[in-house]
Amino acid sequence: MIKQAWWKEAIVYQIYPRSFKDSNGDGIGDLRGIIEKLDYIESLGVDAVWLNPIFRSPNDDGGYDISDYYTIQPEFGTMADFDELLKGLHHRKLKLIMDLVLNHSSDEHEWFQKSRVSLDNPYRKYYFWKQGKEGKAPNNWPSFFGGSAWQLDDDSGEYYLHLFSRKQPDLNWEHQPLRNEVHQLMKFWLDKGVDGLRLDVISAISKRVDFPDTDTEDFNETIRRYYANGPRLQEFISEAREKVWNHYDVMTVGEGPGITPQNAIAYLDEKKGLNMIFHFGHMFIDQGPGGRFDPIPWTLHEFKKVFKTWDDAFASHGWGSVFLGNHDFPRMVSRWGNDQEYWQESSTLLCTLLLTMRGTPFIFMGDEIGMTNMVLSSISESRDIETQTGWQEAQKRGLTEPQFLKIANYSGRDNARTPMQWDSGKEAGFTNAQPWMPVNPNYNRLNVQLQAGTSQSVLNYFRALTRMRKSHAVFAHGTYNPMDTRDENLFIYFREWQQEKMLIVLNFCNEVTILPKEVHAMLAKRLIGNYPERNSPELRPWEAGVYQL
Ligand code: ISL
Ligand code: CA
Repeated sequence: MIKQAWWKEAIVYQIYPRSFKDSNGDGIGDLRGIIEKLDYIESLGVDAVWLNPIFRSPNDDGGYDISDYYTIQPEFGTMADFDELLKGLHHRKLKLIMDLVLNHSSDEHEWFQKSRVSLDNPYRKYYFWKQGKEGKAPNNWPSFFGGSAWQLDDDSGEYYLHLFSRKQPDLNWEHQPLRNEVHQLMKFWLDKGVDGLRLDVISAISKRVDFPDTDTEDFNETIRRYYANGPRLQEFISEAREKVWNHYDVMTVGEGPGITPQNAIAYLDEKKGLNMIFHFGHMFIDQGPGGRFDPIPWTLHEFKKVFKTWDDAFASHGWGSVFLGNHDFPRMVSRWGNDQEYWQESSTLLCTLLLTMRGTPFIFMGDEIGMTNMVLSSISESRDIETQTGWQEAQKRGLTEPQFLKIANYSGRDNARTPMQWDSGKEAGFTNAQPWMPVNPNYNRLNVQLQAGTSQSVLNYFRALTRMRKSHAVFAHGTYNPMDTRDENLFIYFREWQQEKMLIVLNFCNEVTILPKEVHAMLAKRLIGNYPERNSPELRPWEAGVYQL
């Protein structure tokens, strides 16, 4: 019997360990803190946990700069803590997906320390080293984190490539001994019983290694054409599949700026590819050519179009993820909903979308209680290198701090990294010390404890949604057919599989919207909704409903 792909039916809960729960009073979330909360995680009705990186790291980029792939970040705990956490998850039939960062390492990794020593040591080719041109960087590639993607290393007089921060030198996957090292470290974690791997920036492990200048100012275009989707990408992925993943019952999900509906299928070959990818189509619709700190207005029309385009891409094979927020983006209710007068309604509407869409839903910790963006009152409060370097770039463009803060408070990653809000006690029950990042001041009216005891809370609505999704296979396996309403406020779609047919109705705005007559006629049996049920063609602001046809 072909093992059903568990990951197609799973609901995944993403935990950013640094901000989830501090168990030892140092203000930093840790593995024992997650162990303390296993019953809570189980109570959500999810099936798997994705942990952001937990390996030793100098924390230049929130752990995405790994200095030892075989050691747990000391602030997070020990390998014994990891083993206990994995056992605790498996005991509750929960799977663990780990986050492996393999496009780059930390510059404090021993590979890089050895690589930089001389021009001809065996580690030199683990990274990309190049002579400068006329005393400048080898080409004009910009880093994700501002400035050039090349750093001059005085010792050897050559530049090294770092698409992200200068403390994140890119690993050279063209070099077989490096790939062998990567295969070894994957096996180490899979031998421990890890169920899935999230492969960070996997789209860039093969890049344009002839390193031509980029000919566009559009950063996302530069990623697509120069950093990602290089000529040997499928080769590197299928080699890892053949040498490692095929020998384990493991799910692989690739994260990849630059993955498009056109090239996504190439990543997901049944025999030689990944199981799933995260795509960013919807996550870039409010970004102008300058990327994250160049926000532009978005429309529901575009938002719906992205979901349709990607669903078409995976209509017959391949598989996608569905997410509306994570550690790299602002809180979903603040970005796509209304975190003021319609905070509850828009939080529950967005959860409804997440859990009725086609594809594996990934819910970011705190979105199940509707956590919102947090306002930074000065750049010094930011803990994110992307915001800090973004500010340096903004100053070159003549922006004042208040002007840049307004942008960062809309689109910055700090928004997603404030501590989880457990209760209305000190520091929201996250820590009894000074937290590494300030707690959102709204914690005393927005927290797990308050919502656990309120039947109509976002938390209990989320739990009802996961129960509903698990009891109707149509949500995991069914087709997705959006209804193209002329109305800019309505997002309506059908899900259908075998004898089951569902209609999902979302009113994505602050106004009352009248349903088309033919839709109102179908609203017979409501499975779940975020307003008291009534029979009316009028949808209330941010009203969501799931109907069985
Ligand atoms: O933030 C983004 C663009 O402004 C995203 O495109 C993100 O940088 C990109 O998708 C890669 O993200 C991943 O790798 C980064 C790390 O900073 C992110 O946290 C991680 O999700 C470098 O490892
Ligand atoms: Ca701690």
